[in-house]
Amino acid sequence: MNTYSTDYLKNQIEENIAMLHETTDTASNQTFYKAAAKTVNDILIERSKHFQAQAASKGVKQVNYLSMEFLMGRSLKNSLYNLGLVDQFEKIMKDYDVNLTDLYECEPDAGLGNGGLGRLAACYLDGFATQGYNAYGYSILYEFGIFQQKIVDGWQTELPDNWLPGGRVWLHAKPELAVDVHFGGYIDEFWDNGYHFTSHKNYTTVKAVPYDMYVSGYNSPAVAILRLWKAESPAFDMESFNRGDYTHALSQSMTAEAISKVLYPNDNHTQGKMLRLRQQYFLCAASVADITNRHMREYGTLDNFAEKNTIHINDTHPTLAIPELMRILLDECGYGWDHAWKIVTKTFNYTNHTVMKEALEVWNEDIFKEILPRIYQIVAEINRRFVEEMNQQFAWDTMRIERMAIVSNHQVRMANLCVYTSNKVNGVSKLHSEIIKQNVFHEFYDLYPAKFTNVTNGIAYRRWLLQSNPWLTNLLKSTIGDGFLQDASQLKKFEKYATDKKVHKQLAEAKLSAKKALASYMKKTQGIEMNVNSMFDVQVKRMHEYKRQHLNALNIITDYLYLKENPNADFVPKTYIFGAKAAPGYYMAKQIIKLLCCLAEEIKKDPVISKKLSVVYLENYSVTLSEYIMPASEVSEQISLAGTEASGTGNMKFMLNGAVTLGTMDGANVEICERVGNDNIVIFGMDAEQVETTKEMGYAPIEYYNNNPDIKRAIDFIESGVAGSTFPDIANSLKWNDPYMVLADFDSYRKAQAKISELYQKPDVWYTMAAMNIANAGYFSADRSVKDYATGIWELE
Ligand code: 26W
Repeated sequence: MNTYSTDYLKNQIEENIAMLHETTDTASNQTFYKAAAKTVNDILIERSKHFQAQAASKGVKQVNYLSMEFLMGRSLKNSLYNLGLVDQFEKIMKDYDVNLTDLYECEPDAGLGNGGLGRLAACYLDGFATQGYNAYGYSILYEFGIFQQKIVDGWQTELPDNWLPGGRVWLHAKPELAVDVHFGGYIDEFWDNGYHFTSHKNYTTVKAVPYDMYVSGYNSPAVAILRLWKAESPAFDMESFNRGDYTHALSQSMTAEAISKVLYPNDNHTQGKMLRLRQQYFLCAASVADITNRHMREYGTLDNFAEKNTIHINDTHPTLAIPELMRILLDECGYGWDHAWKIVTKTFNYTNHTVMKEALEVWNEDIFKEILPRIYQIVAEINRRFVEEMNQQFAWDTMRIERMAIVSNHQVRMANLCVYTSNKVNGVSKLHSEIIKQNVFHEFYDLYPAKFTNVTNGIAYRRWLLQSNPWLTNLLKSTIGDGFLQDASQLKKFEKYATDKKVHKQLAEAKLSAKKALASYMKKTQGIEMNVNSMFDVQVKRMHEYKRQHLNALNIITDYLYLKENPNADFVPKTYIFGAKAAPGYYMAKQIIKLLCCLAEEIKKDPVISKKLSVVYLENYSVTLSEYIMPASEVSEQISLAGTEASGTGNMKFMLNGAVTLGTMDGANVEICERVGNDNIVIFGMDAEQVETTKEMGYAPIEYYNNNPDIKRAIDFIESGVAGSTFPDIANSLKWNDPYMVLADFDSYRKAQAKISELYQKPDVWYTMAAMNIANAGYFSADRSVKDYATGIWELE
């Protein structure tokens, strides 16, 4: 596919090294990394120009994916792979006596996201480009991404993620496309010649400067653009400064720059902070200006805007794009309300990513009005019309209208605005999309059933299989050929080998190689020793009570206490691996991290038991770390309370690498189960319906504590002390409240764990399961997901 000669590439790299004032003899790996990255980025820029020109000449509809988060990880390896340049770069670097893999390690993760939602957005950019769609991602150029987690004495501490020194090479500034965003001030309204006018006065201007990041498709001419907005003060306030008012001049520019300073590290929990609202409007206003400007340049009118553009709202965080597009149509282009509303309702679509009540975004009406006076007026008018419409149908049901209202009770409700306005609303797995219809938005569903649909999540599978797991990739190539490199559905061909003993042996070898690679990486980077001859049982994801890392902990404790009494018992040697960041203000999550670290320490102290059982807590779980972990995993812990995890995407990365899912009937686990069949997954616990009925009957966790001796022992243990620390808050929460029903599922989880041990001891059975998981992972490719969006939601050709 590529047309770059090795000589050309080498020449480019050397020029780039010279630009850094070095020579190939003196350059460090850092310099080689930057020079290589610049070379690749220049290629991407060139290809992107080409692709854009073609898309424009054909007048294809543009996808605009707005998201407060894009958790991109590293780019060099992925870009080289997708461009088909790995072999050439390896050879070139070898000539300089440089190892390409070492250069990959020089790159910091672009951690512009918290977890699932942000990583999904990044995977979809890969999918858009690979499938050849004309797509832009829009987000904020956070100077600091998700914090770096350091575990100090078992406690999480947060360090700033200063990623730009190494990450800047991937950014292409476009100052000529900068736009102004207005905050605060007041609205002057007046009538002229029978027409109503508004004018925004006394506002503060923040300049939004775009920096583009390019994502190449695999074996495709298309390049997706991630446009990241940096906030700047428009011009230093010279007037104030000259008057001697330094503080005013300085504080203006600092307030502006604060907007793109740092990513909010909350996952599934809103705080209602003013700066966050400013960030959201900043992203929305800059992006909508950019999209409409481009459209105007091409077509000279916004009449056909919705035919040529779709704007996707990734969770409610970019909701303000809706009133912002209304504002542009009304105030800047002179459209009447009805015409503007028609365009807007055809343009937007919205994905919901969580059912957690704490994540539902609502803004205090006064704050909203103060920061965004014109946007407030427009939202209030959308609400007025909506309520009027409702009154015609449900005048008798004022409570219902109140619940569905967009502005009510001194709050602006973002989700209601999204659902009311959007053409389509989707959940991210079959189960989740049902829950949305029946629960979260059921009153909207009654009214607009045709709006609601599902797109099951998918992953950029090449990153976690072809680029991260060479051992398994080679085995797959040698059995099913290389069609799966382009088309994940071809993994299905591997089913034919599922019971092949020779293949089982090869699977075992591939897994061991990946485990050794993870172990040596952990030794090198975190000083952790891992026993590669034990089973790797892994739970990596954000730390949250609903994900139930503490259920996992209770099981480990039960095993530990059992082994203390029966040191010679038969036991499949296991390493329980955890990795998770907690939101800095989430007390319980931080307690659970400490508990897991103490548990690791306590077990490690016992020379006999630690041969059979160990716990490791990996620091700073990130995209890059996941690329080492997924290939090495054997058991995938997906143990959220049924009905709480919208989809999960880690579960897909694990199965792709041949790990067996130990999970509840939650999120996409349900569809994984459907695809691999009951024999190739270990399911436990209540399903979503049983959870509902158990709650209705009145759940009393203390009864489980009193009646199940294992539960009692485990909880008493954490209360009395683990490696010198006690955890009364976790214990009391479990006994008296247990919001995520850990104790109700404990017994069933124990049995499922026992079943895993039993299966693991029969290699024939185990590797058949592993093979069936690999063979059926193809459906969960981002390529498939984006095609579902394209046809089912965006109406692309
Ligand atoms: C405003 C605070 C906040 C921040 C992030 C609220 C909500 C979020 C996200 C929606 C949380 C999130 O990442 N959700 C995850 O989205 C994934 C991709 O669809 C799903 O696979 C996960 O199940 C879901 O938890």
